[in-house]
Amino acid sequence: MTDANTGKSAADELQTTDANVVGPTMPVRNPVAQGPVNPPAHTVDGFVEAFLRELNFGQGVLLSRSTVNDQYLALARTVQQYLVAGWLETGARRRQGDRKIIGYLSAEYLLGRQLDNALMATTLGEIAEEAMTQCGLDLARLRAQEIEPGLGNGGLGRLAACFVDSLATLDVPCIGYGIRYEYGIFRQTFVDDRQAEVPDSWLSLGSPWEFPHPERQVRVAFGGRTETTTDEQGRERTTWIPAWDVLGIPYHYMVPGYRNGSVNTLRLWSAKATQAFDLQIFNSGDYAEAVRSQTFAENISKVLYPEDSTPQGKELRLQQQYFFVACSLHDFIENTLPRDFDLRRLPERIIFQLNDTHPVIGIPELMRILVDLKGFEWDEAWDITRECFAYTCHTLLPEALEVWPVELLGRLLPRHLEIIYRINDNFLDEVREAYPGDADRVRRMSIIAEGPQRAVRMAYLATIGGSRVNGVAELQSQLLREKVLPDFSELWPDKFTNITNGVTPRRFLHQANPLLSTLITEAIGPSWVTDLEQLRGLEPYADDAGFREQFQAVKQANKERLYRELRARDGLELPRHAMLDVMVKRLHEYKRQTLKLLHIVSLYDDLISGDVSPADMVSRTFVFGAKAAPGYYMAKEIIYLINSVGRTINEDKRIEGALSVAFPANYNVTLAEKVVPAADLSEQISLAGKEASGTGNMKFALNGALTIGTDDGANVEIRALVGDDNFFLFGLTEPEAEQLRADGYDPKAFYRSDEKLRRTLDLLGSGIFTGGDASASAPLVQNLLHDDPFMALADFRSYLDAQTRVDEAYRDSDAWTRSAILNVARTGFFSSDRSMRDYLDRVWLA
Ligand code: NBG
Repeated sequence: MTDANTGKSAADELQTTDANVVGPTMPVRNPVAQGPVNPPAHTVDGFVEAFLRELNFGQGVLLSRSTVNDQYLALARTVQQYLVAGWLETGARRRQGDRKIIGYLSAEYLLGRQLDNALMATTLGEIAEEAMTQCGLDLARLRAQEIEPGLGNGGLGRLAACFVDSLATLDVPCIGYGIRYEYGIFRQTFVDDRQAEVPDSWLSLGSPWEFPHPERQVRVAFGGRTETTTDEQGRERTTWIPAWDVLGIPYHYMVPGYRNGSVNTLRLWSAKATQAFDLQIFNSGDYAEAVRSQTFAENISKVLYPEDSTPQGKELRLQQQYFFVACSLHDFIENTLPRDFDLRRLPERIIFQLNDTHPVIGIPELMRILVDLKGFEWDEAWDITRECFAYTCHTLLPEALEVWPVELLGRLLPRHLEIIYRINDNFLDEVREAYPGDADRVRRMSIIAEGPQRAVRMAYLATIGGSRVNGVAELQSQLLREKVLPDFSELWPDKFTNITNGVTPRRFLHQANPLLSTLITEAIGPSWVTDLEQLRGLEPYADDAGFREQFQAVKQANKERLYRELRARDGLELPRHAMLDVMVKRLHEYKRQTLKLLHIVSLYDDLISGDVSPADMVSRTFVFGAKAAPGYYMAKEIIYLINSVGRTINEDKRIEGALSVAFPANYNVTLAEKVVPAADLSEQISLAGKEASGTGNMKFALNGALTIGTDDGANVEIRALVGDDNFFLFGLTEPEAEQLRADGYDPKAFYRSDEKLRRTLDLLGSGIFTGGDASASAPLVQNLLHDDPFMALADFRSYLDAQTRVDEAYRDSDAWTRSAILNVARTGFFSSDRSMRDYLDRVWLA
């Protein structure tokens, strides 16, 4: 094992680095042993044979005595056999070449189910289906057995999963680095309409998709102090003398490209104690104390922080961040590069992409490796380091930008803090030179924020220490330059760029929507799956009545598939023919689920007041999916009220089923794959200037839902592409919202001046939804009336008007379908393949 802290290998420990790979120790005489063995035959018989081998020899059971879990595990391992040869071959090819590798550093990967993806990538779907049938098994049931690895919160983690998919499909060398959380995002349940969280024990039934490599463990140090001495050449040398350490064990996952034989690696780190337990203490009888340090160390990768767009300034979180970044940098430098590699050329071989600020501690870590361990001069190390990192910023909320108290960072990573100070000193000298006499600017741009508590601004460190900074949609990139990092973009205008997010068309169109996928392929051929701009070829079909009919039939079938799923999964009964109006995303005030709720309550008010009869209303089924961070009080109140309103409406016979609300618990990637293809209307209604991009918005448009949305995030680009006629725009623009705030926003004024709003809010607050208890809705209602930080009341009228336009449009089902087809045809831009090409052009190979 080598030590990430000292770089020295301990002779008495396991031999672990790639440089220590031994291979055969005598001549290889059997030709089969020369290369990877062939995968099983790509036939039903070949598959059956391999499956039974896995079941018998891998699981140790007979088919006749097997459980569903045995069958699933054997099936997963069988499908893997077809992928592994490509994986080994890709690895060998990558090692021979000297192409630059993308080191994608992300604290989250929201992967979704692996079996489905592997079947798709290997073209094994039909073979596996038939093979299982011949064994008397139902493939769908086995697929459903898989618990998805929920190693992320929402958009940011899912984006990382889409990106690694696209890189493999483009055959670009990439290693995805992250954390193998033992518990991913919590499983959400509802108890009395309120969210309750249950741990997500996704590993409990086995994890066939991972390849653990304990022999490649890396030691990561924490705490302690530093010591500076002068060496024989008179140079200052700093040594870090840490106080404690943990081991990082890599688990490898295959990331298959789409039917191109190329398979990249996702390397997730799991923390393990350096010493399992203290035998002396154990022998003395204090068992709990004997394993205390083990528990402490292993907590590092125990559980994902369920925070989304709000940072958790907790010590354990910083430990997680440094842990996976230190493991990853060490892994790349010591195990992936050739042994004698000249580190001055490091930027030719690697670019570490920082997925938000979570991995930014990698910048001082690389400086430490180069200066302290490899003996580089500071300036040279700094030039190398800056070329090796690039930073993506995923937010516009100032409170979501991570800062670490100096005290905490110094306690946990004393050497890194020193390095950060030095980076800052040098940088501020540069600022003083560029802007003589501008002390205020120097203070503004310092990595160290002075008050109220001295803290390290990680976004600044990333901007200074990286070669490029990008936002994730045009509008956000512009606001990033103008509002979040204005001084930096003034100093280095060329450093900033935009790369609009994308989603993988494989999982979110081809796999999730097989009926639409087939229809598209019949119309324009199959290559759109890896070249999504080809969807443009569908445009003429929007005017083809026969095609529209087929398209409608697909949508209806997808709705029914969703309703079957929701009946089985959540016991929900939903009407077959209603507009499916969907809002799925994390619960956050800025995303404004409340505005959606106000719309629903206003329609309900129309009905029960007799203003509109149920027969005259366009019937709608509202689907919500949303987890709230467990500590986010207001978000949880909103969940409670959505459930309360939903139940009241669903049970009210007077409205004759004109409205219904479904809020299935535990929205995740697996459920998204059923919800997205079924939707008619996609709700993207954040306050302008708050949603960095959104990626759900892209998935819905690609699957033929029309968007009702504000001018925010990637909505702006969706609207520009699909055209104003095929998008329902409403609400304040970002400058208008800013102006309104500057003028002193008063939600009460809107309440007073709009009768419909008044009735709606009064109804929501009346207690009729909460068992007669008006106080139960007060936290939200009062917040809206007195504060309304995201201006739901200001946008209410405009939203209602837009929803009226939606109703009108929906009544003309032919015209609606035409718009839906145009949405599909015109949103090929939002493929993550395109995003990856943009990163290659503008960041990684720029
Ligand atoms: C989220 C944004 C979304 C965006 C995703 C992916 C964070 C910090 N940011 O708007 O809120 O689509 O990132 O870029 O989770």
